[in-house]
Amino acid sequence: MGKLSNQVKVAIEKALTERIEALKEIVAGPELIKGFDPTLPGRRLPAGHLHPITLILNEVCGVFEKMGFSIAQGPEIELDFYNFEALNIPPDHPARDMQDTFYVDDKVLLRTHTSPIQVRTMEKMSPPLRIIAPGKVYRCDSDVTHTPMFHQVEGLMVDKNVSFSHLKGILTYFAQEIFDQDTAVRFRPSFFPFTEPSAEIDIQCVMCRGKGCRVCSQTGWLEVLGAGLVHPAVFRHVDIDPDVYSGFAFGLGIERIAMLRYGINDIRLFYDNDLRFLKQF
Ligand code: 2U9
Repeated sequence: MGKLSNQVKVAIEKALTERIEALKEIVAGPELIKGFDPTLPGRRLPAGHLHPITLILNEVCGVFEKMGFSIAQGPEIELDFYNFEALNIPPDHPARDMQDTFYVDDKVLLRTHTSPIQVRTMEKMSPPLRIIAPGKVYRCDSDVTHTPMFHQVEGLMVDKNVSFSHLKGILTYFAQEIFDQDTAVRFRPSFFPFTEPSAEIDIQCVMCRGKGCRVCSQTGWLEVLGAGLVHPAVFRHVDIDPDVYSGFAFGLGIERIAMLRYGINDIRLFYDNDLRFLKQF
């Protein structure tokens, strides 16, 4: 054993010496890559970062997660039933027009809002429910404030005795988390087929602080959310008894929030993929 271990020791010493000599040659080597300094740190690869829309989407979801909402997901290619019928949107509603909706065939389409996610969730789970549905949606529309694909976050809370005052509290807190803590919020009556009563929610203009400017068309207010109490017809489609349960729902467009937060006046900048624009976030 003694002889063998000695042979091993000699072999290791020999290999080490050879390697050290070889390395010395490389470092001090005559013709080898002049000016190469192996002690310098490596070159960093340019790192990417999250897209501004992803940043705002994550932030918006974070505010609702903090209030106990869970994230729900669903398919972007949807059935007419989940996108329209279950949401009490009648066959002759303008949203169903080929002009506004991308149809795959007469029963299949690209979802025009993330509401079908909430319908699917209510089919699978029973109340109490507190979910948000973030994701891509598609509408045949394109100008400085519309792109054919954009992002929404919708929310739904269903339980016994859920009221409009819960909705007001949650959306006011949301607006003050995303914009300033002292942002004024107002609720105006509105109409959606899937909520009754319905409201549009405005915040005090972030540009002029309510004085009136071009961004808010001199009104001092900016519309940022739609909301309401879930229509009983929607509950009946998913076998929830509207005499036992009530709920609120709301929806917002992420691009709009991002434009207001970053002071951007053309939505298409988000999707031009110009790194000079994207690197600023
Ligand atoms: C279910 C029941 C009701 C979701 C709602 C709105 C009002 C709304 C718009 C905001 C800007 C869409 O991106 S936007 O153009 N959304 O105004 N959305 S209430 O209501 C629901 C959803 C699901 C089952």
